[in-house]
Amino acid sequence: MSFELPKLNYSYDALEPYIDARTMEIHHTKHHQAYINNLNAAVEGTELEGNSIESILSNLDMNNKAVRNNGGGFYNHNLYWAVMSPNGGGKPTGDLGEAINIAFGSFENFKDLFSKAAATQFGSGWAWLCVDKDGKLTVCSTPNQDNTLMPGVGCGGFPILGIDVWEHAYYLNYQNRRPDYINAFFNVINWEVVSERYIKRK
Ligand code: MN3
Repeated sequence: MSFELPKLNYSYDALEPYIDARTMEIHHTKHHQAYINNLNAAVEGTELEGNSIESILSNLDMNNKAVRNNGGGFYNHNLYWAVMSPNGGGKPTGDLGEAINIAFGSFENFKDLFSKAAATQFGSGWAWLCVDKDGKLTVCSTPNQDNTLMPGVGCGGFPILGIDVWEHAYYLNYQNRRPDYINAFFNVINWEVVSERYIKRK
């Protein structure tokens, strides 16, 4: 059983004007598909074949660059599509809303911290909201296709929200204006999905 490109729950133009249809289509059908093809080739015939992506990444040999880059690329984009929705935006309520207030003081403080982590990630990478091993919320960023499931990346935990800050995620619409893309992302965050991930892991 090889890894497959997930279907999106919305059309490519559904996130406009925040994320444009052309970017979504190329990102999903070309970039994400390429990570999946390369990941399948990298695990085929090895002891990793048949394992879940969570298990592969959590126990990863970080020197295995093919699995690190493409397994990360597969997992990270699955999360990215899932945490966005044309009906997104606003603020989380319930347990997650409360936990954000406790961890960061307020939703606005969290937004500032997350946006800063995303804006200041040098070059390509991701910013994350994670649940750490003690059940606490943390924000951090990682380079390239690394993520917080991988051993020793410097910030750890189960990612419940992630933003792709590779230029391919925003350049057609925003060019060099990464902060504008990050700000726009907040209008499409599917807090229901993020909350479900939080409740599963806290
Ligand atoms: Mn990407």
